[in-house]
Amino acid sequence: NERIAICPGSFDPVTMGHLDIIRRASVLFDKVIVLVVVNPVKNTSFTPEERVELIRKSVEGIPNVEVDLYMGLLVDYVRSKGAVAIVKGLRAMSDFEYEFQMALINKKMLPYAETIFLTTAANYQYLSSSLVKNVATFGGDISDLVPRAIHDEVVARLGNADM
Ligand code: COD
Repeated sequence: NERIAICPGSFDPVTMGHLDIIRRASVLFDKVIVLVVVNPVKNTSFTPEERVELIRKSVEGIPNVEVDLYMGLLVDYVRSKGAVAIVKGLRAMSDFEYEFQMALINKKMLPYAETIFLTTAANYQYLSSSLVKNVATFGGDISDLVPRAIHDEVVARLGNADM
């Protein structure tokens, strides 16, 4: 019986922090599905399809990782895939309250699925998609912040904003 984990997020765009969590989850589970969760009220820089493509390029070479797109309740997706866990990264205390609340509500809705938190890699502790967008928009160097496979594409998309 295949043990499947879901790594959900906005991934606008995927960062080295995300990729680190995805890689580590792929060691722990038979299969990992990286799930771009579409939030229709949230403003994003990349379309859902673009975010999926950027993740696909970033996880190329990790054989047990798939990428999917979803709008709706995360637990409904988890159930539909027969997944046993939701894997999330935890950076700072500031992540904790929101993540704790989500883990509890998800546990209430789907008791058998566990939310598992992996602590961030020390060098990615301050890394977020919005940091990447800020740095790239002003022409800063993001080569340590996003996967190599998508660097040029992200720079091209964000790096020539007319200010
Ligand atoms: N190091 C480690 N982990 C990191 C890093 C980093 N540098 N950066 C981000 N992460 C982790 C985040 O903690 C998160 O776990 C994951 O990577 C994704 O991050 P983001 O920023 O792309 O995604 P979020 O936080 O915007 O995504 C939130 C979800 C889409 C997962 C959430 O809103 C959700 O589950 N929505 C679905 C609706 C639902 O079911 N809601 C719950 C019931 S109300």
